Parts: sequence; structure tokens; C-alpha cells
Amino acid sequence: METMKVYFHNNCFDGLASAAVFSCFYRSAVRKDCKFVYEGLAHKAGELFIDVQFDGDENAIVDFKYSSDPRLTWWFDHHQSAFLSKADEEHFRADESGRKFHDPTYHSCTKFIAEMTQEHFGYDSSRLDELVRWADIIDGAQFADAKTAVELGEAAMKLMMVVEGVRDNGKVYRLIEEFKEKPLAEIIEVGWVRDEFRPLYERHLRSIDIIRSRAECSDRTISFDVSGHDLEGYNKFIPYYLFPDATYCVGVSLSSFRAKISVGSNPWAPHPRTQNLALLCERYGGGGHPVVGAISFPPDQLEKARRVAGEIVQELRTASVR
Ligand SMILES: [Mn+2]
Repeated sequence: METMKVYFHNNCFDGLASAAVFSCFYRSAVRKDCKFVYEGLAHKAGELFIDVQFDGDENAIVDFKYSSDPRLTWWFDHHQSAFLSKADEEHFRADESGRKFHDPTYHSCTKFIAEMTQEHFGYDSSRLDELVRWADIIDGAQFADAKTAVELGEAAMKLMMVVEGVRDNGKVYRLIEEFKEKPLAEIIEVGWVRDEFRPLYERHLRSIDIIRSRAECSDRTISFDVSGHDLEGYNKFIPYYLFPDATYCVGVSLSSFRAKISVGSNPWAPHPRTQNLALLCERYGGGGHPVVGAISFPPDQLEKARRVAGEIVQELRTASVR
């Protein structure tokens, strides 16, 4: 039997959902009798595809960077920075297979795949509408409010936590198989999925308590320092859940490899953001987007990180009450 090898963005809800929707399309519209093999890809510096074998009879990449390798037969991505080099981009522009797609205006690659396969191959993905809708909400951070983003009441949000937290790749592939077959509320009730979810959720609840005990808010700016706790990778909407009236948030955290200042803005703020946080962070050697940025220091420079964070908090408080 022929193999369809699908490479996807690992530990990312949109990445797994993209792999699931692409597989359903492929089986329904291209080849009924094939075996799917999955492999997750992660961002790292340097040569991204050095370990990739492209050893399927067909090979697809979804929700991840382009490769000019001739063995790559399908590609879908919605990231702005989808090409590792100018040469790769030219290679893509010259492609005439009609099987490689890029559009950075989409919030999610999952929705992009659903719409492109409908438009170009007549594939009807309506059976997967729930998965497509949630991938678009999660990857585009289009949550209705901080409560949805933090309390994780929806099955999709619980699954997002499992997808991001699970470290066993075999389980990641099993989740893709579940996405192809079942409604999300049914997947979160599967025994091994619940077992993965429980400790991650407990850690999430602990992180809410820690941030609550460490954070203070004045002049619409939240400030907290959790460098004394093991708290890399907390849900970044927690501060706005605790202080819904805040516009900005500045947090200091510490891990084995860095002391980090996270500077963010509240997507649901009653008073709109006026400061460009990417520019603010760039002044201290960091970077990001207008709405969220970060600055990293070596782990032994925690004191400096704290001092810089204090300056940023002052600046944002002053700007908020001006
Ligand atoms: Mn994506």
C-alpha cells in the first residue's frame, strides 16, 4: 500500500488539525487506499529540514515552512515567514503542480486547507466544521473573552492544552487520528486523553494562583515577578482574566536558560493600547509584535531583567494616565 507522509507543526492545535483535515481530504478526493504516517516538526535555528527524510510515496507539509525538496508533493502554510530563503520562495512561485498553497491572510492553516481543497478539488469538509472553526479561533487568538481563554470550559480549549503539553509523539499521532473521526467533546473523554489533561490542568490552576498572588495592577498596567517559581509557558491571558480593566502586562520569569520579560496587551481592554510593544522591547534588545513582545537575558542577569521590567512598567503606567 502506498504511504502518504504528513509533516505538521508539532504541539500546535492548528498543526494537528491541519494534518487531520488534509488527510481526510486526501483519502476522500485523491487516494482511498493509502497508509498515513505522521511526523511533527518544530522551529529551531539553522537547517530546519536536515533530519527530514521525505520517505513517503507522497509527502506533505502542513502549517510549516516550505521545502524545495522535489520529494515534497503537497504544501499548505499561512505563516508570514514561510520561506527559509529567497531561492525557496522563487522555487514555490515557479511551481506548476497546483498542490502547493500559501496565504498569510488566514488565521489558521486548517481553515486554509478546508477552503483551498473545496475550491480546487471540490472537497466537502463540512463534517470537520467544528475542528476547523476552533483551529481558527485558537491559532488566531480570537477568543470571545479572557474567561474562554483561561477557564478552558470548551472541549477544544482542553484539547489545546493537551496538544501543547503532550511530549509523547505516539500520542500526538493518535490525537490526529481522533480529530479525523470524532467530535471534540468525545475526544476529551477518551481515557488516555483525560489522563494527559489532568496534570496539565492542575499545573494551569497552580499558575493562576501564583500569578494572582504575585501580580499588582495600577494605572491599567499589571506587573508581576514569578522568577521564584517554575512557570515557563503559563497561559498568557491569565493576567487579563485576573485584572480585566488592565491594558498592559509586564511579567518577569526565570528558567534554566533565560530570564525573560514578557510585555503584553489585553485583547479585551476597555481602554485601547496606544504603545507599540515591539518597539518598546527592541529598545532593550528584545522584539515581537505591536501587541506583544519579550526581552530575554542570560539566567544570571535576573537583577537586570527586574530593573528593566520596572522601567517598562513605569513607562506604560505614565502613558496610560497621560
Ligand atoms: Mn498555524
